[in-house]
Amino acid sequence: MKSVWPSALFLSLLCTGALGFDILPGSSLTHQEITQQALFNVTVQVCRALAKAEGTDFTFPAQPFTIQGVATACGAPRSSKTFIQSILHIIYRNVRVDIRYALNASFHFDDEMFVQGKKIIIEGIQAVKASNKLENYEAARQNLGEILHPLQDFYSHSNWVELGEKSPNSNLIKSGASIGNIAAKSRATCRSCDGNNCRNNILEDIIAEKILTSGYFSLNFIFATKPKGKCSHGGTVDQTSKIEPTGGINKDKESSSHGYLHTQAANMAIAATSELLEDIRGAAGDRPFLQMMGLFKGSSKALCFVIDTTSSMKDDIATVKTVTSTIINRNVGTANEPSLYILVPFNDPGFGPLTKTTDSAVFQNAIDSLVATGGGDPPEMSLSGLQLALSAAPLNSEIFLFTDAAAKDKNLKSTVIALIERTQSVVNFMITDTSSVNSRKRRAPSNRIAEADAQLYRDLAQASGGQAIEITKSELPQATVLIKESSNASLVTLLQAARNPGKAENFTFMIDDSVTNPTVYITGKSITFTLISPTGESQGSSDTTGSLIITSQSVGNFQSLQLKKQTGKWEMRMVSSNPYTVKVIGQSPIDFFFDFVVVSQGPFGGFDTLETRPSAGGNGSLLMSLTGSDTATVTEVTLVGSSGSEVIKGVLVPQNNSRVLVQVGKFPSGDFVVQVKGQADSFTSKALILFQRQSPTNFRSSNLTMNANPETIIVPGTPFSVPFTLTTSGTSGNFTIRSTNSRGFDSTFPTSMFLEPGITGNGTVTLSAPLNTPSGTDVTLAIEAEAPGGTDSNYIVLRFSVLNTVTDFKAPVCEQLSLQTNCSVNCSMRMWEVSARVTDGADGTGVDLVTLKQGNGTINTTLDSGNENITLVYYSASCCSPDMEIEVVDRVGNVATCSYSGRQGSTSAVSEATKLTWSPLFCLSIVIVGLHILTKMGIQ
Ligand SMILES: *[C@@H]1O[C@H](CO)[C@@H](O)[C@H](O)[C@H]1NC(C)=O
Ligand SMILES: *[C@@H]1O[C@H](CO)[C@@H](O)[C@H](O)[C@H]1NC(C)=O
Ligand SMILES: *[C@@H]1O[C@H](CO)[C@@H](O)[C@H](O)[C@H]1NC(C)=O
Ligand SMILES: *[C@@H]1O[C@H](CO)[C@@H](O)[C@H](O)[C@H]1NC(C)=O
Ligand SMILES: *[C@@H]1O[C@H](CO)[C@@H](O)[C@H](O)[C@H]1NC(C)=O
Ligand SMILES: [Ca+2]
Ligand SMILES: [Ca+2]
Ligand SMILES: [Ca+2]
Repeated sequence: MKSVWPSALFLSLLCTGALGFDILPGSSLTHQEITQQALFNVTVQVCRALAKAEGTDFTFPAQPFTIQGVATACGAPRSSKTFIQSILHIIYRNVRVDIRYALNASFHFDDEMFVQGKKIIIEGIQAVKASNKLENYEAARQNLGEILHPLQDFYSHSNWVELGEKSPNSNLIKSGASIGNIAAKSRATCRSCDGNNCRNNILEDIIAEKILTSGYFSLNFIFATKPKGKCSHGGTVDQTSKIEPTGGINKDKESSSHGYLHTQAANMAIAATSELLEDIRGAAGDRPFLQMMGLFKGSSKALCFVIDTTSSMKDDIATVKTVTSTIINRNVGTANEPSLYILVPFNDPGFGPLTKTTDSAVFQNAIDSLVATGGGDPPEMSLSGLQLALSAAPLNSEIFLFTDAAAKDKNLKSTVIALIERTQSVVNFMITDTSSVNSRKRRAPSNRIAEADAQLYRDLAQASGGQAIEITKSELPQATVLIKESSNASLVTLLQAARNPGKAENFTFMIDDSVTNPTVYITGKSITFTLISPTGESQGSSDTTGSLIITSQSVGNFQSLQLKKQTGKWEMRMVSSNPYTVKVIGQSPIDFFFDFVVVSQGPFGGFDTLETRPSAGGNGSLLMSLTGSDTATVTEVTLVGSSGSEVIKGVLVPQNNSRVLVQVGKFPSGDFVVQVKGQADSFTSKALILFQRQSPTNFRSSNLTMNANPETIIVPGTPFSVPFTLTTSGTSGNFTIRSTNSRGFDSTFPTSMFLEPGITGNGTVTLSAPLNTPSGTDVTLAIEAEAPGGTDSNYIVLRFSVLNTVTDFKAPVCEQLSLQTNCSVNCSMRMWEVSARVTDGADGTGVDLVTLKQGNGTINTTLDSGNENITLVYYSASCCSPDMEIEVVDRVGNVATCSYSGRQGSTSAVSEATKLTWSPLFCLSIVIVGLHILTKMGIQ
């Protein structure tokens, strides 16, 4: 919002005082707060409804709602990290509209852009629904955040509130419905008023005739214009408010021109946001809606396999089948049940398809159907498979890649690294029969993976904080212990480091009171070390009698040590000249996450999350949150160079909602990890927990700056342009450009660009989605730029949704066929039943879903044998449950609710649609039912 809501947000987030707005903390509501309140509100409603439907207890979380409180009430206490990440990503997208589209009036309902603003909202709703349908929740959140901004601005920037309206304009989120009479361009709407005292500046005839108008806005000191007689947005930055009629009408904050209506407008924006979310929920269903919100009954983690299916992989595939069924059988219905399963097979020359499912049976079935065949020469398309998995995996996923061969598509290395950095995913490689493993049953040397090829996998593992495990095929079952542990939702990284070449070094890590099952993973050949506990006890790697290591497993180049839990600072003295990696993990509810952000140079300040590497030269910022404890605070953040030598401490600027902005003067010159120290109240005692966590991912900064700000919706069959800019603060020369997308869509792009410091280069990637691409498909596009000589590179990773033009705007319609009820006495002895016909009209997309929302009876739905376009619904219930309600959804997400009742008396046999389904047919059926009631009551 180009307005004060966003400004308030920025102020509260970061630049206190920098913009000169005077905002009383907490007295005005920002886009951020409006969005969060509505998301909490509807999420709680959904969880309550689900609990009721599933017959479980529901306890309302305490007010004001918190992440932990709502997640717990929803039966998903271990999802607090994914819940807040989902909320924040919706909010960041909302806020970004003010940064990226500050001057695009349609996104703010300024300049009377009602038609254009509504179009953005309607298209966005369709994209959110289509994305949810294909379980592409990242894309859904992205589109949702972007359209909540104009929706909320409508209530601040238009005169809806001044017209005396007490509830949201529901037609803003309904295709084809009129949002009211919009003022003609020539119609005067305001009279002048004096800046701070603009109470009655909207003309009386506008109010009396209920005509919609909104304020004009411009930042341009010299050329600001507006049509004659029109209202302005108002405020010091808006230059149109100095033109007759002066003053403004916005309600962005309490000190705005119409600030006296701020609270009313903000509350209406919360209600309108809730209403839009209810519509999305109706189309998605309750469970999928919660998945979009990052709330899961089991673990919030995905189980993600990328598997070589060439002929040499027969044994490995058999092992994977066994491991998968063990994991699934052990975890189904438990706290560790993965929330999502992803499978990508790869071969040569082919790879894919991607299987992405929440159903363990579907996943198991896909794994069981894998057959080892083909592949030709030894190298295979492993990185193509990995790229596809990384594009589909949620943030912070752990991915396992199984292969016995080199990558044939090494050119994708930098793309894979870009995706690893952006998604902060951990990639583990299970490499069987490599030359570095002393195997009794070697394959012919020509089939073995060369050292340089193994190194590529080690590099990728290291970049992601994963392991490259090199073993014989017969050892693979032992190595899968790693997979079994990875699905634990509360897995945290305490330390992670890699040294190549190896060197003697002393590492320290903290085991705090909240950590259980501390475990060390080591990869490398002939690694010797000594562990020293907080009490000074020590145990060496060859010492089998010590008490610090409870169990130790060693397979191939991989060792796993389960440590005794002793809280305090541990030391691990590595003595090795061979390359090695060390990772210490544990289970703890306390974790963190962050995004790299930049302070916006736009007129409204604030910050924007980066889709690129942060800038090497200038200072940078990370916006960080702790999860899993309401009392946890960050005390120190350091960026640690991966060689261990460079350590850069951040300056902490606390924000609202226990977030913290970490400012760094300069990023380390090479790879770095992010280390966080903090404190929290103990869960079990009065003591304070001092904790330390670390990002598994290795990050990098770059002297190249890339920017792209494309639209987010791709229409199949229409070329889609992604213009981007590239600047360098380093050397000049020809920069190599690469572009890949996760769907293999045809694309064109410049393969090189000549750049000089300070001069911005422009390029365009054009993507073409084939005509048959289903709506809701998501596409990840990576554009990369590499400096001459390959010394520096950057990328931008963007996500788009595919949406076919929607022509079906009507919800399906229910028509009662029969109702049998005799519920007047002793309800437990009696039943009632109703049957209805659900159709979506001749030119509708068809009925997709019928869900029972209320009622304890039995529902059956079948397709009419004579006409597939008709869904028949039969419902029968005890008279003790006399009301029922079904929700019916068509294939593009239009939702209607129909309710029937077995009650006797005045309300009996009422079937009613929500406002959404007020179709003529429906009204007719209500009239018929109404007549029927009247007849029964004897009034004719
Ligand atoms: C909360 O959401 C419900 C719909 O789920 C809506 O009716 C209600 O108005 C919302 N509450 C607020 C305060 O907006
Ligand atoms: C590790 O610590 C021990 C004991 O303090 C010391 O002797 C050794 O030199 C240290 N090693 C390194 C590489 O700093
Ligand atoms: C960025 O440029 C500076 C100065 O030219 C150089 O020292 C630094 O290594 C470069 N950083 C990267 C990541 O290339
Ligand atoms: C950059 O590429 C262009 C066209 O390929 C070529 O003419 C030019 O000499 C190159 N410049 C440098 C500095 O390599
Ligand atoms: C790239 O575009 C920007 C803004 O659109 C412009 O200022 C710049 O001159 C362009 N650069 C080139 C090399 O065309
Ligand atoms: Ca092979
Ligand atoms: Ca091959
Ligand atoms: Ca329809």
